[in-house]
Amino acid sequence: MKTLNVGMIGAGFMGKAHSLSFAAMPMFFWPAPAIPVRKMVADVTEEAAAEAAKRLGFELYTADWREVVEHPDIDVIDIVTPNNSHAEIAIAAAKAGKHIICEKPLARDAAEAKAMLDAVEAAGVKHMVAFNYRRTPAVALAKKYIEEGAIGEILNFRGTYLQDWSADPNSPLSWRFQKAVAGSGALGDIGTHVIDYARYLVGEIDEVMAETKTWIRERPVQTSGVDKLGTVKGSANAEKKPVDVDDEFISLLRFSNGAVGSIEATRNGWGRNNFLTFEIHGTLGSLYFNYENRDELQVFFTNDPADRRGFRTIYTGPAHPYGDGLWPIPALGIGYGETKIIETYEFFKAIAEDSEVSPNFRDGYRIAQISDAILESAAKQQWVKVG
Ligand code: SOE
Repeated sequence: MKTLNVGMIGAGFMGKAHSLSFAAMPMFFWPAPAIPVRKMVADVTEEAAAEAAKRLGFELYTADWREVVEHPDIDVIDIVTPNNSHAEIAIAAAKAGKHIICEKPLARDAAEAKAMLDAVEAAGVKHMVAFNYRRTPAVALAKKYIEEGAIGEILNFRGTYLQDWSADPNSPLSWRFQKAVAGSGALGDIGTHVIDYARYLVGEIDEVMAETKTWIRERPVQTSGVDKLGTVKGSANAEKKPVDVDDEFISLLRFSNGAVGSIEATRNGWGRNNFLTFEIHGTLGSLYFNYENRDELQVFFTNDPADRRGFRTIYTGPAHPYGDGLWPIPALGIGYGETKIIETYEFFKAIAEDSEVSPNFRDGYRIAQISDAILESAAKQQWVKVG
């Protein structure tokens, strides 16, 4: 069986999720399209990299990401670093002929994303952006219903992504609150997952009309290098620096196929943890999904008899997308890890079979264009055409 050596750059929360998926993918999807081998990991210092190699099961380690990209034995580069380094690493990896999986958002803005897309297309390598939530079986099932025409013509998409880890003004100023590193705030970090849902399920987005807000305008400077996503509080007396990205955005959408929609995202919504939802209305029915109940898809069909109509809940299991690779009984439960395992399966399949995979850098570029349009629309207070 084919093996592919992975070089992973970065070793934080996403490094953990991706490493788990490299180890576990063949256990779930057997025969595996190709076996991922955790070959080399890079982190910011030798010490951190050595520790990451032990913790995450990599054979080799380095403090210099270029060593990973240039290593002749590496087939796949996995980018799990903050957003400001995605472009430089991806472009170097493409030039070295490596296949690339990159965490979302692909880049800080559309110009950067375009340079990355051009590089991978020129190199002829496989490329993927890690919008893992579309791999949730219930979401793939929603896609199947839509493709089969079960809810008719789509009229409306309503998507939200609500979290609360940044609602405390004392949660530190990590890179996620700095435009120079992140590109944008809630928009790039979590809003792009909903944009991915909207495009995956409904179609292309042509125009947006948005509002953005930065509620907490300064935060305590982060003292540790590690991003704890709000779980470590800065002291109220610590030195504070400005936040220059959005805490929240709301956008109306116009799709190419005539559907309309809305997306909102915030990391300051107390009580909401990973409240990633969509509701889709069609001419023949509706679909509703909330990642906090990720095994369930709620469906409503107008062709049910009038006295039986109502939303019903489908618990995903072996009969549903990716079901034969997962667990044998519906509602045993899938989690974040499984979405990443499926993502790795799709990427390694595309490499092994030399086929297209989605969402790829072209999707990542379009999502960056939509994100840029949302920021422009909020600044100009008017509808903006994407691209
Ligand atoms: C923080 O908001 C974060 O870790 C995002 O960056 C991820 O994409 C999301 O899946 C979970 O929350």
